[in-house]
Amino acid sequence: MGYTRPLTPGSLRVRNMVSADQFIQGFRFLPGYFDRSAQIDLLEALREAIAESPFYTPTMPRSGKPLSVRMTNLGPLGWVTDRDGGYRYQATHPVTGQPWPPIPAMVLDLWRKVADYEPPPEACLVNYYVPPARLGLHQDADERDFAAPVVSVSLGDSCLFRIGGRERASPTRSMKLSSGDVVILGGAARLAFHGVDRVHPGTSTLLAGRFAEGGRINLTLRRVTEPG
Ligand code: MD3
Ligand code: FE
Repeated sequence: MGYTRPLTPGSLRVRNMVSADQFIQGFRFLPGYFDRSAQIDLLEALREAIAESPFYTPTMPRSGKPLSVRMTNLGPLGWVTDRDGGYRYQATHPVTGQPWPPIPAMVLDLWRKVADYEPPPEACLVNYYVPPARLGLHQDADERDFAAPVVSVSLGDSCLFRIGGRERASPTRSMKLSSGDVVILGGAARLAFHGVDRVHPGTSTLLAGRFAEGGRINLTLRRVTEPG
């Protein structure tokens, strides 16, 4: 059995908004995993990496339409998308041509503690949402290794996150993700459709003065290739 928490009033904010760990097998929610001081340390480590490997605006396959979320990556592989190449993993930043910076020790440490999967993550996708940025309902299916979970960390403004089932048409639930929260998607949840409907501006002071535009940062740690 994974981690569960009781249904508290705070997890029942709106209709259909529940703790999704009651809903999808393999979903674990660790609210407030990082306290404020750990969030600041993590953000400082990210700031150094992002200075080398800046956020860029990814584009959709074929249409070339820009995503509203800006992205960069850390680690040996990074997830990218553009009109001509489509969704893929690659070892270099699409704008600078440089290798992605290493994944910070604190982040590797999180994986060791919560992933229940021995081989280290190969990719840390960093998403940056400045309202009204959002991320449509999608499946993370560009990896070869679905046995490994995806581990996510939220920093800065809170967001309204949505998660459903393995089919696009499956019913969905909504929940709030706040700064310092960790989500682990393993088992059946690994291939669940999910997205970010909106970011709530001004709900955290973490990014203020560190990232000029405020907003929300999300890290997702992924194993891309099958180990061995
Ligand atoms: C992975 N990011 O980068 S993270 C993504 O908040 C992505 O930026 C969102 O979706 C964000 O691909 C959500 C948490 C998450 C939730 C459910 C998942 C990641 C998941 C289900 C399967 C795989
Ligand atoms: Fe995703």
